[in-house]
Amino acid sequence: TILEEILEEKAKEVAKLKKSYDSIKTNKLPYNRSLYQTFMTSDYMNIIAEIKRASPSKGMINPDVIPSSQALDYQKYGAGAISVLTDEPFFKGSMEDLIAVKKQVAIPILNKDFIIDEIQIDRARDAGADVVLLIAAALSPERLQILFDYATNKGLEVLFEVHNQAELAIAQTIGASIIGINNRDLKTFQVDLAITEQLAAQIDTSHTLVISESGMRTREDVERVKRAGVKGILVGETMMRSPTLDKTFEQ
Ligand code: IGP
Repeated sequence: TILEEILEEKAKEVAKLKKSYDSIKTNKLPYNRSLYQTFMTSDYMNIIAEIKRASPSKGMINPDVIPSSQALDYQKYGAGAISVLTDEPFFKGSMEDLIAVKKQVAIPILNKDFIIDEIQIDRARDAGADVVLLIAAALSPERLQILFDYATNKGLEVLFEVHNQAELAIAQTIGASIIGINNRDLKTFQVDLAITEQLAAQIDTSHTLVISESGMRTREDVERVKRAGVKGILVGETMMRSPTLDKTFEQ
């Protein structure tokens, strides 16, 4: 599957990173903006707007995007947080994108990548990320717990991504307080908002921040997941393709 392919590439990237990371001088930017607090304390639907140049399912989405100015627009039009895809081979992103975005805006920044190793968490923190993504489908429950604890101990928040019942159970065992329900199956690319409806119904949304991720295009889509009880949505493609971001946010 594509997920397996991505994870194979990640293993190579991590091996390289382990050899060279110490020599990289990164700016230690502050990383204490809380996604949980920001989203849980507001009554309206919050948006995590994503910087996504390309994806394996859609190919090039917005090759000319300048991450820092896109991020500034996201913030201006009301995004509650920004997600930066830093995977290079499949999503055409980079850590430089994240650093540039962090310098430009004051809202929480999510490092969106396929994290399989502690060193990627160190790197995320050094780059100024406030939140890292852990994907339940990518790792064993044991590794997920270890990486979750590692990130949390470093003061980072974790967006724990699930797509089915079994993965939700793992998120709950681990004690994730921010759960992302991915409407897209990372193995087939199939998108179905009913996934959010099914899984959100089983989460105590008064204590857990639930984010619906992927495949949202219209106001109706947002209203649908809102009815399911989620407090936030993560939107990539629709934002990246919008020529009139102010109107897209208004929607
Ligand atoms: C955004 P969309 O359909 O709005 O572009 O989706 C986001 O949910 C998606 O990029 C995503 C993702 C991921 C990407 C969700 N989980 C894991 C890479 C890895």
